[in-house]
Amino acid sequence: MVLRIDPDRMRTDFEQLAAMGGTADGGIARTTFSEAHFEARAWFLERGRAAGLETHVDSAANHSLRLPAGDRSARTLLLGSHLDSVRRGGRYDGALGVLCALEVLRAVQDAGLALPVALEAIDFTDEEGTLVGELGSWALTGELSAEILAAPRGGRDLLVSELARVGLTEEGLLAARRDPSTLAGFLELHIEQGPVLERAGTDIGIVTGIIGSSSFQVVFEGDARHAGTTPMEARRDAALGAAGFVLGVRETVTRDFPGCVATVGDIQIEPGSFNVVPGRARLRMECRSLDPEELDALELALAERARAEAATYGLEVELRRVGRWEPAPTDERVRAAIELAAGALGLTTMELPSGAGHDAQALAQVTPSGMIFVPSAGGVSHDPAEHTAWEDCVNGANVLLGAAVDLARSG
Ligand code: HGY
Ligand code: MN
Ligand code: MN
Repeated sequence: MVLRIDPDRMRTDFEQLAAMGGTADGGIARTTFSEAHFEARAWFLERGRAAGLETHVDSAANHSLRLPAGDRSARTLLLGSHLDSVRRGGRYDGALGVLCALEVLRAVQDAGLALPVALEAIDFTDEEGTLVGELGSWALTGELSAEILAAPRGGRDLLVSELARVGLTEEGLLAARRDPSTLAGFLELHIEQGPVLERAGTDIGIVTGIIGSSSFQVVFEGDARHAGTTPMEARRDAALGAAGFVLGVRETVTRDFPGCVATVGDIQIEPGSFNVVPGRARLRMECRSLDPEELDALELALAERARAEAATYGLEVELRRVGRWEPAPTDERVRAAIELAAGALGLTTMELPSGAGHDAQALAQVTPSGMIFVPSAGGVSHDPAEHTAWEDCVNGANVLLGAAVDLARSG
């Protein structure tokens, strides 16, 4: 008999969770340590307690529910994702994975299964990078360092003030490391956030590897001057360097790094007036590759392009890397468990890489890890229009359940 989750119970929880930080356009605004984020995390612990599960919050504010094994010294199989969202996100990114993990623990408990490992549903802190990016999973795996905290993607000042505001410390973040020998593995269910599964008409994605990415702050420096009295040929206009770089990023990647992606997601022009030639342009750029050496080469090529654009317009330019998330292959045994679980449910599967970053790429550095994808309607994500059919959500949860029990039993 194939074990299954309780879809109605999970649906009730899904709708309740989607109301926390829910926006009028059906999206989610639940950035790290926002009021809605705290509300959602407290709700998660309360749902666990209501199910008789143990709760735990570590010194990186990772929130966990635990179903212990008979042997208290048994290793732990981690299941989970993240409850934080991007500024204008969707209802499924991260949240579905945390909910399905909770539902798996409840289904195993309801079935009275005695497993040789503990199961832990975990909500990692700051996956989306309001402050750092994969902060909680990096902390748990020990990949977080003082160097990363010194120049985080969200800015050093914001990190310091937010940690103080919520009662966390850098020491605590660095002390949240868990001994990998206590872990039996990690499984993350997540929406694909791209169009591949939907286009293929496939139920379940078995993730082969998770893309690596690097984030940069890029600052072009020119001269702020009167926009009326400064001749065009006498200008050091920082906005021109920025504009050239945005187009140069696209040209460099499409011409020289097919299969990679790069994005300039934000440009701040200073002083930002009609009648002043821009003296400074601050850009936030990220680039991604499935291969670490290719990511190195991509970083260098884009830095070179920034310097070329600066030279063209007589500007200075500074690039500062504020984050690097290493590409990570998933574990073969975990992929096999996902395949087996999906097959037992009569679901179709395909292997694919993840173009999005995930906590699983941090966990993969220290313990056998894998990811289960479910289709995203139209491939849309990081937007209120993000949607996954409920049937696909239930399929994903049942595959997570089957794979988790298989991995738990096989030790
Ligand atoms: O940026 C990403 O790929 C992920 O959604 N944090
Ligand atoms: Mn995301
Ligand atoms: Mn996510």
